Amino acid sequence: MKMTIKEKILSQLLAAKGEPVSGQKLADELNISRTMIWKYLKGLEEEGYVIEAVKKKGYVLQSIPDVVSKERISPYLTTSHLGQNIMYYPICDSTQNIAAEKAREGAPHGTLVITEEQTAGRGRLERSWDSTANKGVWMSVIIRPEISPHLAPQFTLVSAVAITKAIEDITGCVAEIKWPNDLLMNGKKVTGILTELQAEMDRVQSIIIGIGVNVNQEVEAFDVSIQSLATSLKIETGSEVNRPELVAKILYYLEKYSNIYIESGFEPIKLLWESYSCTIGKRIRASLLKETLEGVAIGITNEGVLQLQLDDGEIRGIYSADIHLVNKS
Ligand code: BT5
Repeated sequence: MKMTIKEKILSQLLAAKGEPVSGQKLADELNISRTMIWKYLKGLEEEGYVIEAVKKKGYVLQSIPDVVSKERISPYLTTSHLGQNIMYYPICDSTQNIAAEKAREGAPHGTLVITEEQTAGRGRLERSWDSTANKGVWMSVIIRPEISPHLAPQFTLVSAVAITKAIEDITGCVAEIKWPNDLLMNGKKVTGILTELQAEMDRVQSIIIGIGVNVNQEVEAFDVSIQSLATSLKIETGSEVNRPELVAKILYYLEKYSNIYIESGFEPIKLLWESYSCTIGKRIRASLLKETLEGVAIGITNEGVLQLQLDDGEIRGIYSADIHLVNKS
């Protein structure tokens, strides 16, 4: 990714690890005046970076803001496409809405829309998504795979595996995947995924993968209605998580597993998915739009369809539902 002058100055300050960086040296290296360097530093201060000017020595970066801006995510990125174009909003209604609009306007494959706070974050079926300011990862990724629209829903499962891997790398803790779009820790929801499609009859134009990860919230930060259902990485691990690093890791695994899915089909992803699943082999109740079914979840197909064995032995394929684990008395 091509770095802007602001990013170059920031990366030099970060690399100095608390030692002063000479203004003259920065000006010479970037081939701009010292006044311009000073203006860029003022800009960084407005974004929340604390920079101290040490007489005759230079500038010292004292602290960095806890934000998920392009400048903070880019140094951690290891992808070829995902996150190479970042659109950052301190606040917005929903990153899904912005991403949908940007996708229609032609935003490139891999574009990341990310925010600190959503005023109308949403889940499936227009349910609301609690998006506390500065504590979570609220992001949407626009991808443009050359596949038929019927293969798009599996990206929810591909994303679930990618996020689980990223969380495991960053925190050392393993989340469980609850079909189709939840990640749980200790039985509580830590992540939700919302996959939306823009397509023609036989061709995907874009898939928008919406990802909400509860990262640094305390229990009280959640709306009372979900306090007993939701959890965050901080609640589960006891430590603050570096959100920009987590975002970059999610993008890394999302790119990796999407490529595997597009090249080799769902089979290799399915194995990983099953290893993280808390659904398979369990008795569940599945609430579909028009009926509720109960039985044992015996697996998922290569199309990502959940196979539910009812008590009379019949096996039903479930394409979309809310499921609850049940204890048969
Ligand atoms: C989901 O829906 O789980 C998908 C959530 C996707 C959110 C991301 S954030 C970035 C992007 N922009 C958006 O506007 N959305 C995406 P669903 O399976 O329908 O679950 C919704 C239910 O989860 C709600 O009805 C609540 O019960 C619960 N819930 C709401 N907020 C939560 C939170 N922060 N943590 C855990 N559970 C929550």
